[in-house]
Amino acid sequence: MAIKPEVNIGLLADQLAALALISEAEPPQVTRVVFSDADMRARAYVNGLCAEAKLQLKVDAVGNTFARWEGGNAELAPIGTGSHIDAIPNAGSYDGTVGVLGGLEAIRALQRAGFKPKRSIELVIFTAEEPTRFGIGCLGSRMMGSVLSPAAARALRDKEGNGLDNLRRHAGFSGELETVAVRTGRFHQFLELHIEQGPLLEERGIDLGLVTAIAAPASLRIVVEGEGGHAGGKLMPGRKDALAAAAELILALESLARSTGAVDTVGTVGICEVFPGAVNSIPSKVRLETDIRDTDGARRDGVLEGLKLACAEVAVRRGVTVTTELVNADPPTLCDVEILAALEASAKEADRTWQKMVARAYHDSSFVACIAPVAMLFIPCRGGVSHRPDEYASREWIGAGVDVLARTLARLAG
Ligand code: HGY
Ligand code: MN
Ligand code: MN
Repeated sequence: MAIKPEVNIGLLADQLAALALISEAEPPQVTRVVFSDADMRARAYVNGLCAEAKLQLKVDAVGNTFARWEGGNAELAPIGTGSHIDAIPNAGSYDGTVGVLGGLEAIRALQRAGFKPKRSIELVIFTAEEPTRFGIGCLGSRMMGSVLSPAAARALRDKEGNGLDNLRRHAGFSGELETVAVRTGRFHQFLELHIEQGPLLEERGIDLGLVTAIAAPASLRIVVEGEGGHAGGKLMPGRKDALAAAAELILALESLARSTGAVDTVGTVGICEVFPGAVNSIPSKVRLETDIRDTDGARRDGVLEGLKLACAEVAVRRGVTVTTELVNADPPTLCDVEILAALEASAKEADRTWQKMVARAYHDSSFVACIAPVAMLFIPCRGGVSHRPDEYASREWIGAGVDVLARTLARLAG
């Protein structure tokens, strides 16, 4: 018999609003960088809600949090759902949080409906999905999936030079980093609810996106070193201006991403750090952090290689030194057909419109996929806007997503 979960969208909307106020920035901006005071307060808030729902809480050595609803057969691997609550600076209220608080409300709705799961259902709050502090995204889920080794994690530093190991211990997460990796089969299946972070669903008036693949993210760090000097005294001939050289590389990335012939290829330079950064001083050193993605791994790698060639060419022509470091280059993720079939059945049962689509942002599901079958469920977000304070998802959209998430969790855990 189909479960008819009653989603309490008023309660969920209030909790999303309360979480959004836990920020290092003035509302409506949300800034919640991993291990910051706001992150710790947000974790405490969400953990409190999980405890109220009588979920058993466990936290690993890097802060990944597991809130478990015990199923009838403890022998069976659990069904996982969840996302992240950390946020980049000047972000919005829904990226990640819809999957965490929405996942919690899906569990509460099933509890209220008297559903008894055979497989336990675990809500997971992943540490540091955003790359803000350590330069690499999905830190917690990468470590769970053994994509980031404990040694590589220990080598991570933030801008102030603080090491991950010290910061996580200072935040109260103890235990060895070697214990974060989980074996294949730790979850039977994993399903993440998330805003689309793109315009498609809203434009087409479709309630839900069933994600079939998650784009392949890569990040290349580029450091350009030239010669500094007085902006007035040093004449143009013979200058080795690091920022002028970097500017050529920024444009090279844009041109490479535009010319693959595929709309799925994207290239961005989100960080450009200039030294010494004085208006009357010729830049001697520039750090660029680049973000290159595509649903096709080989096409993405073609852009990466093209950018490295551009670095070598600019270095010779301008007489500067250009060094590159590959921060990450992950494969695209294929979502599980069985979970997608369960999502489809649930959407039909709930009388919701849906379409299959790819995820252009990356997500923790990309790395949970290393240890379990995954899929994602998207809801629309207004204008496709995300990573901005005006990011918005309506109660109707969120309610539909949580309703179908709950029904699907019941199917998978049934
Ligand atoms: O950048 C991303 O795709 C994700 O929002 N961290
Ligand atoms: Mn994000
Ligand atoms: Mn996200």
